[in-house]
Amino acid sequence: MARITSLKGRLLYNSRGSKTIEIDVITDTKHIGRVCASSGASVGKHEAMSFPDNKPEKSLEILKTNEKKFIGLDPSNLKSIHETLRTIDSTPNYSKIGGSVAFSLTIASIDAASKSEGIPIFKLLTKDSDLRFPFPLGNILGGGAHAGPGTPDIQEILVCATGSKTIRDAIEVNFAVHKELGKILAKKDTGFTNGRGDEGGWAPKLDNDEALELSAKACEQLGFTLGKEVSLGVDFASTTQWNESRKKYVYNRAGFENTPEEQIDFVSEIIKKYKLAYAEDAVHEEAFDEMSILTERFPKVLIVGDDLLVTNTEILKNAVKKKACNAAILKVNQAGSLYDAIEFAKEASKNNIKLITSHRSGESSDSHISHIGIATKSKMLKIGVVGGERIAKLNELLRISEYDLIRGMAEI
Ligand code: 2PG
Ligand code: MG
Repeated sequence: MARITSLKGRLLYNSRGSKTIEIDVITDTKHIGRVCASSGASVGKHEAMSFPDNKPEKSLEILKTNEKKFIGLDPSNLKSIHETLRTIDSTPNYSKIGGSVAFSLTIASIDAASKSEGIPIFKLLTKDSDLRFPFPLGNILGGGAHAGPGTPDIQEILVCATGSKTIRDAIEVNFAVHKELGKILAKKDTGFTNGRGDEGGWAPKLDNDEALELSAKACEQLGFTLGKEVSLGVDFASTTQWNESRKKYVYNRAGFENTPEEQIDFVSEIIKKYKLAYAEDAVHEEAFDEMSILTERFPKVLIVGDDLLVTNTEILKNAVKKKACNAAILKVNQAGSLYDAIEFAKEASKNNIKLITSHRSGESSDSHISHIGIATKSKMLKIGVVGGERIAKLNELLRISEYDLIRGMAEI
């Protein structure tokens, strides 16, 4: 069994060019586990705080001061790494050391253990041998907090090859739809410059309806039937539109407002019209009751909590009590450590809440979440379609397929 001999933190940059940190976990077997932290643009109120006072440098300083506490630990023992971290920062949201340290250090430890033991990360994270590939879910058209003025208010229109039988086919279908949509957009708007949002989805000057309409057209033009071979999903990221003082969803770009009741109708119409398989954060992050209405109304659609749950086990328990969702986003850096995120996954599975492991809009070129998605038995893996930092995760799925340890695609 390997032992940690040192840690090294450094200041780097994410896919948005914003400062972030990377941590190396070095073992006595001379292996390095390495993870660079990601970060969100639409951030939930109760997420782990990325850095104390927004200063990555401060996180690195605290890590350096406390490095000795981790020396001698077994990097595969996630619990002991997590508990040691908790002796340094016991705040619920890692506000002292920064959630990015919790994220990078715990995943880098498992990365180091995987390299020293010669066992893939997904196998180290679960004893379950009945593993499947989650369906890649990718952003084909971006708006909201991920793209500039003129784009839709809706943050993400997503594609998922729900009829694919292999991981390679599922990835290729997503590429095809993204590409076809690009052609449609270029035809529709001669001023379209192939501009893309933070996650690689096209960022055209369109309103919500047109964006959805053209996304559906891209699937249909390729011969796919929506809801069969291919399905669309939407991350409404509704907290971005929610105006707390006016108690309304304000769609600035499209120029309308929804009361909470109107928002439910607005979302319901979209789900029905485009046969969505997936609807994320259809209402704002504290609207558990409205989420329950949608969950009851659409039992066959993944009604997904992201900002609603922020990968927090206690919030999930409350959501389960209220039947506020049937699916949950798992973002390790919302929770903080990988240990926290795995606890969340266990609670979700226990309550039949389907998991979707997800990237952040500001990413690194790491690919550990592809393993985390498999190990947590996620139904989908929200990792984008194009862009180097997105492709890194998709390519890792293809490498994993060479092990012959995964039995086909997940059952959604
Ligand atoms: C989301 C994510 C990822 P961000 O809202 O689901 O798509 O975006 O990382 O900006 O929170
Ligand atoms: Mg989201």
